[in-house]
Amino acid sequence: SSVVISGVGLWTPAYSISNEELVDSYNAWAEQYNIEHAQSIEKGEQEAKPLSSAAFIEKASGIKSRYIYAKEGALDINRMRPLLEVRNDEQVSHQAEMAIAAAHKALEAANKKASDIDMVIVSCAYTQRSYPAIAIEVQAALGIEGFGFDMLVACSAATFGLQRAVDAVKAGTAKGVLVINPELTSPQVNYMDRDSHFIFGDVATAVVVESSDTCQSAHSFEVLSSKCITAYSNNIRSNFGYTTRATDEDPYSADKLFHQNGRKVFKEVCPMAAEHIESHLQSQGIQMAELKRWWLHQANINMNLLISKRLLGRDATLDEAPVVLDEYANTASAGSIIAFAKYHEDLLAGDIGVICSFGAGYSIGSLILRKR
Ligand code: CO8
Repeated sequence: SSVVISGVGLWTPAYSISNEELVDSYNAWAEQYNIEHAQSIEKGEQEAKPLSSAAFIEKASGIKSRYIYAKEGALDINRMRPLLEVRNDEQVSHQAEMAIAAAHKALEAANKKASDIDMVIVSCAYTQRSYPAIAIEVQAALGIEGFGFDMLVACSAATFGLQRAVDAVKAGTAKGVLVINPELTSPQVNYMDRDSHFIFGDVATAVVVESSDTCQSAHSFEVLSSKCITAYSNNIRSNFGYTTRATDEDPYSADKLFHQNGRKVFKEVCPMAAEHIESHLQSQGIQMAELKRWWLHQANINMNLLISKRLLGRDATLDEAPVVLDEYANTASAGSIIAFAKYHEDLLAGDIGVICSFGAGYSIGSLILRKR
């Protein structure tokens, strides 16, 4: 028997923000800021806030729009962050709600019930609290017996979580695993930063991993191999954390939100990801030309084109390397799983594809899949 991915679920928030809406809001905020700080800008004590542009965003990133869990507040120039309703301890938490919705869809796709699952991994870029784990809240809501835990690996949380799931099924630790990625990124986006205000969107994805012996799915994929690697870098960072209270720092300062050196990330991560995919395939004796589909991390269209060009010697077609970031933007770890969720049913038995994530850490994770 082998370990298979037997179902995938995609939950998309009800609200979206187009580049134009986002830029209108940011520019109105920047103009107001510049008027309010005109004197100190004039004296050279601080710089004027530069304006953003929808055309720049689409050209530099490929992003046209992004989904958001709670739209209210994010575009309000007197707030510039989403407004989340406060929930008490008896109510389902925001992130668990997203996770549960995606999990239901993955279970349905895999043709599984809660009793078929005995391990729940919630793996994403942030969890809204440290304990009790979001995974345990989700486990209880779905009526799953067994165990669950949360994992944080930024953009590679999904692939790293899937590797844990595959290993657990292989080892007999679990019979069925739900790996869920509730990416609630919007509370960490700095909507007052022109360089990064456009990058992220909210979404939740979920995947069922089990043994081929129990699989009853119409579309399942054997996991031939998985490979994860990390290399420390400060080029993508958020200093937000529970120790902020004790250091007396401003919990809302820009360094407590997502920030990056985007150019450096681009230059350093593209060759790392290309080399990672190449060596992973080589280790399994698979030729590049055999790859039918690349479900790549969705951070930036130019990054994906560069990576595939390095490996293929030409641009990958949309059929080979589907793009979802025009609609979803960067959704941290969920991007490659959204691409997988939307573009896998057309593959034929024996077709090979690779899921690959790359991002903060740095972290890179890949799984080589073969359609059954
Ligand atoms: N509008 C107009 N002009 C702009 C804007 C804007 N919005 N933003 C920047 N500019 C300007 C710049 O200031 C610059 O001006 P100048 O030349 O005068 O300095 C000029 O446009 C060109 O800027 P860049 O060189 O920065 O433009 P790039 O073509 O490099 O594009 C990108 C910028 C899109 C950021 C690009 O570098 C990129 O995508 N890099 C890769 C980054 C990446 O993939 N990061 C991954 C982060 S995600 C991750 O790891 C997960 C983290 C956890 C989730 C966090 C959730 C909140």
